[in-house]
Amino acid sequence: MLTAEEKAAVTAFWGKVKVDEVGGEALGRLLVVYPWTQRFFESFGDLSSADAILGNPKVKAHGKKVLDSFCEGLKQLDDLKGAFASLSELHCDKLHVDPENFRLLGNVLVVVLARRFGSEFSPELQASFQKVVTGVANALAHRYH
Ligand code: HEG
Repeated sequence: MLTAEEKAAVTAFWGKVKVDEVGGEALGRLLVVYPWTQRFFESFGDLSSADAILGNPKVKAHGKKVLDSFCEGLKQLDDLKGAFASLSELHCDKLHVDPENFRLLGNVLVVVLARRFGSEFSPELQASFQKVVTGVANALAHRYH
């Protein structure tokens, strides 16, 4: 899927990413931009405005959890299906999350990285990173097929 150079570039770049902040921002933006995704997080409290969502501690904490798990996947780029097998089961069988949402979150993550890193997030890096988020989304969707 990714060449050795692409893997090296993604891994080096990922070392600079503040996982705690980026996870919360990505999940928060997902909930703002695609409001139907809020239905999975009704227990999280105040989701009444963009400010409320981005400032919601439960959104931040869950975003961090999601991105930590995404990080684990980066260590297993050659076996994303294996890495996300049990999470695919959880999201499909228990949480009933429509797998399209995994793609949306991946794309929102790319937007967040582009904003934070500006020109450092080069077109080549974006291309490599897009392969990763697509791979993770496909791995999470695997159980649905
Ligand atoms: Mg999911 C729980 C990872 C996208 C909705 N998600 C979790 C958990 C992890 C995770 C690690 C905790 C599992 C556990 O408690 O054992 N999620 C994860 C990844 C991605 C993703 C890696 C995509 C990159 N999740 C995702 C999306 C939605 C969603 C797009 C819905 C729009 N996740 C969801 C819900 C829970 C989890 C509703 C349970 C939350 C809770 O009540 O604690």
